[in-house]
Amino acid sequence: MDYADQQIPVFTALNDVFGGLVPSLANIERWNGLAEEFERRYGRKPSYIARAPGRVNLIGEHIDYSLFGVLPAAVEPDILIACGTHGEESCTVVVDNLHPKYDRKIFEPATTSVSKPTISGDAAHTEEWHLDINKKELRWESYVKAGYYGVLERFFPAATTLSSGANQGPVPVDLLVTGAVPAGSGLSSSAAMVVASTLAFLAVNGKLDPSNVDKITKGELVQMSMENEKRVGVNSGGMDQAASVMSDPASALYISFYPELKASPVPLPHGVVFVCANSLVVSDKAVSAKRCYNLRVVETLVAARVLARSLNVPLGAEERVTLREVVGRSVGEDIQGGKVLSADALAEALQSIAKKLDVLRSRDGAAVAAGRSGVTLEEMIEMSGLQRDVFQKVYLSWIEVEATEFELYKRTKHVLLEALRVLQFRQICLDASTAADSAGTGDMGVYQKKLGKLMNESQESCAELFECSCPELDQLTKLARSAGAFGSRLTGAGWGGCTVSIVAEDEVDGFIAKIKEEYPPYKGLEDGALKEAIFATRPGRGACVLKL
Ligand code: A2G
Repeated sequence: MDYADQQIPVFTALNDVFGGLVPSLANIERWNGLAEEFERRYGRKPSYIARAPGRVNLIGEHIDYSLFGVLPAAVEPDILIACGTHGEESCTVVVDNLHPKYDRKIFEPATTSVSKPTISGDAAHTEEWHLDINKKELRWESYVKAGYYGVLERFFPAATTLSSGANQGPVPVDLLVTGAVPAGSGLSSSAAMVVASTLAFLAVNGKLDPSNVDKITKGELVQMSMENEKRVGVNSGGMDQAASVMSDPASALYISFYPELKASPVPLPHGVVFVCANSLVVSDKAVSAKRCYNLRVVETLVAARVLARSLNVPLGAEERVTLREVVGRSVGEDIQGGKVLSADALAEALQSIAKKLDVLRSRDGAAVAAGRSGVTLEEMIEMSGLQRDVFQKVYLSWIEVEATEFELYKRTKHVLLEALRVLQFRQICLDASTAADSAGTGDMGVYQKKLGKLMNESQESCAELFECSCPELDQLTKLARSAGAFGSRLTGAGWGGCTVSIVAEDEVDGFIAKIKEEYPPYKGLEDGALKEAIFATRPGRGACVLKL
């Protein structure tokens, strides 16, 4: 069974949460302490604690929204949310945070009347939930609201809920949050918050009970969390939510999104560990989404259309096709007919199409010759072959972007070759595992070096072609290589946040000590802060719920 089809684990004993491993005392205290603090603040014990971990992406950056596979793993730092229902009639939510920086918020979903056009041309009026999420500035409770939205829409459609009376509606909820994934670190604290919040609202509304016939699977939770995260203003792919929900201890995950969401374990070679190091540059999502992340989403989508036209791949007039779909169709992939490309065939197609980017390259080149960094909006519309209003509707109406120049060639080259690197990385891990099974783990060096090389190439591509690195990430990855890492790259969205380096297991302490000495922002850090900033990580387990 694929991970996507599995049920979300609901445990009744804390030990089971740790999957048979002996949890550290600090971790047990963290869970118990959260439950006690919930009782102290709300006057009653919580009914559940929802947990969702952050993730580190080993390779495959900014390709999930083009629907190419990625290779992340869950990390140990996570978000915990204790929850319970309170006695009031209304469906008020009270949310508190153990961190004193985040103050208590109280909100209640309202309904609003929305009119939608019908086929007959008349407008149909329907009721929808409204939770007032501020997209202009990032507020911590927005992630909690985003999680709630999905649960309301899926299980309590406003129109039906209102007409069927209060008993059928969502219950009032108290929540207490504690987070160990540093915000803005590139380890996906936002997805962990959204997943944990979605899980908490599901649990407290009885939607994860064994008796509930409409229980959702891990795959559905990922889809819900992706939709939920978009409500905060970032049109992300599904990597972070999938890694947070579906990870398995001891292996990384190969997550593919096309033709459907699937995840399978990838064994990591013996003798190496992955070290996360925070550049301590915080990328402000509220600011960067429109000019960075969302802009890349639009650039890669428009590039897919332009590439399809140049390769004579037929497209529907208003179809918003992704690069993955264009690559498939260009070599005769037929999803409806059940003909899906194998990993080898996909790798071959990627290699060949990466050499056929002339149209994109010449337009970017002309823009550079004219003193600009990329094509203008007008040029992009013309390249797409669409009327302005159709272009606007298909590519701009649903996403907030601020830009005057667009670099389609560089982005496309990155996406295609990064997708290829993911397939190669996965194959090397599988080969290393087969070799270890038959000949022992004595000589893993060749595999470790190959993985490191791919990670270095990925960093170079992120910096030069996708332009999602920053001087500090460039510096930190360079330092990591000279401190002995086989390879090092940024992880996550970039523009700040963490790097991930592949390091020989027995050299980790020396490696960390060297980085501490050489990376200026680490100089003043004392022990606790340093351990939070740079740490070796092993793949951890995915999201779950503890029923108390
Ligand atoms: O950047 C972020 O982490 C995205 N997630 C993720 O989907 C992926 O695109 C990554 C770059 O590879 C969110 O924005 C939640």
